[in-house]
Amino acid sequence: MKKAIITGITGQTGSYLAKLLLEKNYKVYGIKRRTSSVYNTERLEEIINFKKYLNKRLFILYGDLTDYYNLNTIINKINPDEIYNLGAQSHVQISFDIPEYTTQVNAVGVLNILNILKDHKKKIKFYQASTSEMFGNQNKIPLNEKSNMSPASPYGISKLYAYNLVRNYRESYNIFASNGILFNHESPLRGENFVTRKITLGLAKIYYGVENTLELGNLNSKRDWGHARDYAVAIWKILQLKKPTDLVICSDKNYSIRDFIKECFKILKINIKFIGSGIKERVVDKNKKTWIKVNKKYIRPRDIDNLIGSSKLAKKIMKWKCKTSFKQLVQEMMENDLRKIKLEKKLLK
Ligand code: NAP
Ligand code: F7E
Repeated sequence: MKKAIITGITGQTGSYLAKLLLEKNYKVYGIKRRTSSVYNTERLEEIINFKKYLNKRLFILYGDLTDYYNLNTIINKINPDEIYNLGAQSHVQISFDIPEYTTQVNAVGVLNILNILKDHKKKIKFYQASTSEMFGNQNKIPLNEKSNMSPASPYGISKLYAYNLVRNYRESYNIFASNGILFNHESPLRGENFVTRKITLGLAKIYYGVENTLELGNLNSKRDWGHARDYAVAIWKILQLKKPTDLVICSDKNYSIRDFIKECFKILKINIKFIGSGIKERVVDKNKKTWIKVNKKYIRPRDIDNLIGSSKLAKKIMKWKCKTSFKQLVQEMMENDLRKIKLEKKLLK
């Protein structure tokens, strides 16, 4: 039975990956960081039969990417076949507020693991959660494994350091270490302050009269959005390749935040109009009710305008493709949040 360590198991993609590995009969060791609330495995509990697996094939261990001693102890004790490093301070805008912390976790954290692997007796396969944010604003699109990288945030910069480190340690020490360069992936388990989930949850709350308006930032930027469930499959496949490598994982299509909003309103069956421009822009319905307004608080010091990738190489070498369409993704997220808010409202009555 294969053993895998997942850092970031309590996050969105870590939860989908844990589910996949359990289904593939792995023993899964998830690293959970210490927080003031003991309980933060809600995402895992939502998608797997947590009690059935816990302490049988799923083990949750306290740890932190900034703590070399802790990582060294865990890796040596478990002696896993594979390590999936999904742990990160993953919010781009927040990385402008906490750049040093973001660097410690996302960059130095990876250095910690690679140094442990360099000295480890067994050849452990290592996956690094790299990102399309490393590209920054590029004119030549779609972006692929050969595109230039010029990140536009402390988050992107920290991830580019880790990406280069993975390549350097692979070449210098013959470590099986791969980068998955993943474009945006979303799901009903997405963190509530990322734009897609913020929109679906916010609109569900307004729909059921729990809140009045939703405030957003830049509505014009475009992202290449896929489903985290599909991307967890790609992550696993990357470590099953014969040789370590770096691969772009994306949907090959992109849409603006405005497109995402329009798709949500189609599901709600509400006709809307975008009125005004810049920070005065609003989304109103036929009764002139404002559903969404722009607040400059959510506009970043620098943003990436247009991200679109090419998954040609992933399709060719691992027969992977993004199965869930943009429309299906929005529908699953919107319907999930409508159900959630409806239920919460019922319980409060
Ligand atoms: P997420 O939901 O924010 O999850 C991040 C995970 O990292 C959480 O489990 C979090 O724990 C953990 N973590 C944070 N700081 C840590 C630390 N110091 N030590 C150990 N663990 C720590 O992110 P995600 O969307 O699942 O993304 C997974 C990974 O892929 C991240 O590395 C992200 O940067 C990268 N990525 C994401 C996307 C995307 O669109 N989702 C695209 C490309 C790359 P808590 O639960 O305690 O917060
Ligand atoms: O922003 C705009 C914002 O925070 C997307 C992370 O998983 O994917 C994610 O990073 C766009 C940006 O994701 C709001 O300005 C407008 O242009 O959902 P996001 P992100 O920054 O693309 C990459 C690939 C990662 O690696 C990251 O870990 O939406 N936007 N209004 C807003 N964004 C947020 N968060 N909140 C708003 O109110």
